[in-house]
Amino acid sequence: MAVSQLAPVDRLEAYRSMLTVRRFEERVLELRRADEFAGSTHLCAGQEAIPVGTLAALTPDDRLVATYRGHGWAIACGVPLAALMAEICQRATGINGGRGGSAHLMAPERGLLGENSIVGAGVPIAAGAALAAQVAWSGRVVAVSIGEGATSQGAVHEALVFAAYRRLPLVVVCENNGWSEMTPIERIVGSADLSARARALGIAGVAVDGNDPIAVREKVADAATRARAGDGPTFLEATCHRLWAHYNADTEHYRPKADRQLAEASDPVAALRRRLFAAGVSDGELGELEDDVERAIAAAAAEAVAAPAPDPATARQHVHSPPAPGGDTGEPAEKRELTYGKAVNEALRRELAARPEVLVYGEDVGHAGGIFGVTRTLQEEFGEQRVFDTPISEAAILGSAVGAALEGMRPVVEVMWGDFLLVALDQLVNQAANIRYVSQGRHAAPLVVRTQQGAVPGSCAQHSQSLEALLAHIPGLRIGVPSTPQDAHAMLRAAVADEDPVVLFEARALYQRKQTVRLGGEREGVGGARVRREGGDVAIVTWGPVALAAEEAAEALAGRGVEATVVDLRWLAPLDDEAIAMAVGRTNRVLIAHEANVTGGFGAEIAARIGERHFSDLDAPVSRVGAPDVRMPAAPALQAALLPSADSIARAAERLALGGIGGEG
Ligand SMILES: Cc1ncc(C[n+]2csc(CCOP(=O)(O)OP(=O)(O)O)c2C)c(N)n1
Repeated sequence: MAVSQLAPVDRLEAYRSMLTVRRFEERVLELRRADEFAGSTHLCAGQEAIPVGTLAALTPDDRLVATYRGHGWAIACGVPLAALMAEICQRATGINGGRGGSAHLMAPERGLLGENSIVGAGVPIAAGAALAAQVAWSGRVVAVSIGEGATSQGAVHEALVFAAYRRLPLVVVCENNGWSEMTPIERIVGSADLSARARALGIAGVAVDGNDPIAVREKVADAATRARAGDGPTFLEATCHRLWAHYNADTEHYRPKADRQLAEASDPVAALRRRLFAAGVSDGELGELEDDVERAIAAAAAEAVAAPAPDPATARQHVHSPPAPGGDTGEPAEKRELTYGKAVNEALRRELAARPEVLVYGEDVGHAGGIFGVTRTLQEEFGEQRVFDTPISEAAILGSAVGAALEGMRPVVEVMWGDFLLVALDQLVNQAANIRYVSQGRHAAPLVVRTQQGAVPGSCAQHSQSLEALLAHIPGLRIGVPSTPQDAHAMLRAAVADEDPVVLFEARALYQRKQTVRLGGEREGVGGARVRREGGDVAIVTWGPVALAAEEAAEALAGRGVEATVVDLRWLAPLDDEAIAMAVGRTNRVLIAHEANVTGGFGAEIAARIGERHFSDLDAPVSRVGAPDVRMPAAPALQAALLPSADSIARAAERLALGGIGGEG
């Protein structure tokens, strides 16, 4: 982090830094009023002492995660003013090429892992960066800024619990300006003693005057010392005032005049100037410094405004890296009879052995070896630093994986049940998936999420869903759905080698299924369907456990004189369009079979693609078999009435092959 240029070694330097932030924010407001950029911006006037004081206490190698009110933090991190202003003005020369804008800028090369416009979401990410620092013994500290409103977010609570338990080198700086957007904090919490919340979780909770950069610097320095000594995180509540509105267009109709006047009277930039003057710094000296700052801001603004808008031809770039190619594992090739669960275990073991940056964690994953035994013995073999249990905190699991991945780790985290992803989707959808795009391909979050899904007899609506379409909808994620022990093993190894976030939906129903699995030797790349069976009358395109039912159906159909091609897609993102084209070309009749509900299931996407690309080749409309749009009941008799089976697939495929319309949902 190139913070040190702005580090206030004394009050004069602090004044320069804080004034830089203030003048910068004033200029941003002017540029917005002049329509030099679109959208809203959250300015930090009145809060300048907190980023300036915090960064002054950290070293160039430390890290920071900021909120959307983050311009001051970016300046304190040493992000060049012109590139920062250009980003806010959504220009090509912005630090993120106009992809992040005011509220979502990132500059990891400067130690700024990112702003976050999802309230509180940065804390789990910062905890992950701190985890990476701890595992690598780097001595690095990670600071994260949040507002006081964010302390009520579940993700913040989860991250604090996680950080306390792992004793992570994390400093949470809470900028308590009293306003959670338009509502005073006292009106929306039972107790506004925010650092007491942290103390209750086993975290040092400290309060500081957020108007005084030197006091902030000292408290952060203490916290950083504790963190580097292995004494864990600190929650620092820095009280301050929001000098301006919540965002540029906010008229503050809700704010009492007296509160505004109090903020003006407490203006930390003006107060510091008065102190400096009283301490003997002359008006002339201060004026010179102020002119310097003025010139720097004017130059940055002029450069930003003169910069071109981003080239529309680049809008689709940097969503993904090229999928991980195959290659040699460097391990001797062998074959072993393994269950699906053991095949996953073996992939994890080999990746842990091959790559020191791989971490494996999740609920019950370490000591107990997972509720399905998939991670059994890994902790004994690789130690508690690399294979460990987490609190029941899915947002902390996924968010820390994002932060750790950004910092060079390869977290392979387990979310016990696919249904539980829903309580923490933010970290995958709003966070992990964005990083490559916003950073224009310079950074990414190459993490792997393993989860399992699907209905089995007795599983209820909250433990049965097939949610792959939900995540396959998100650009920036890769989605795999392995159906065999071989694929469960090989696709996981491919996922760990990939440079993008990957979610693998394993099939709980198949964990005990055995197969001879090829281990070592050649590593598969990410992507690519598998043709499980070839036949010219009808094609069944499928994935996950339904692929097995489809093979069974094809076998039964062969006995009735109907030859079916069965394509197991394996990966929904990237999608193997060529395999789908092959299936259409070969049969002109396609049935899509999946366990998820039919409406909005991934089959709808495949049907649409076939319609768009191969319409004239079709002899019949594309048909779908899936669960009807019904919640999943626990009773096996009811489940059987809903779930696709070899029988229902065979019936639908036969109808299609014989010239009818095949689907049944
Ligand atoms: C998860 C989430 N919920 C709500 C919002 C809308 N929102 C944006 S800023 C904000 C207020 C946050 O207040 P605080 O954390 O105190 O930070 P401050 O704005 O004072 O810096 C809200 C509710 C959001 N961006 N993200």
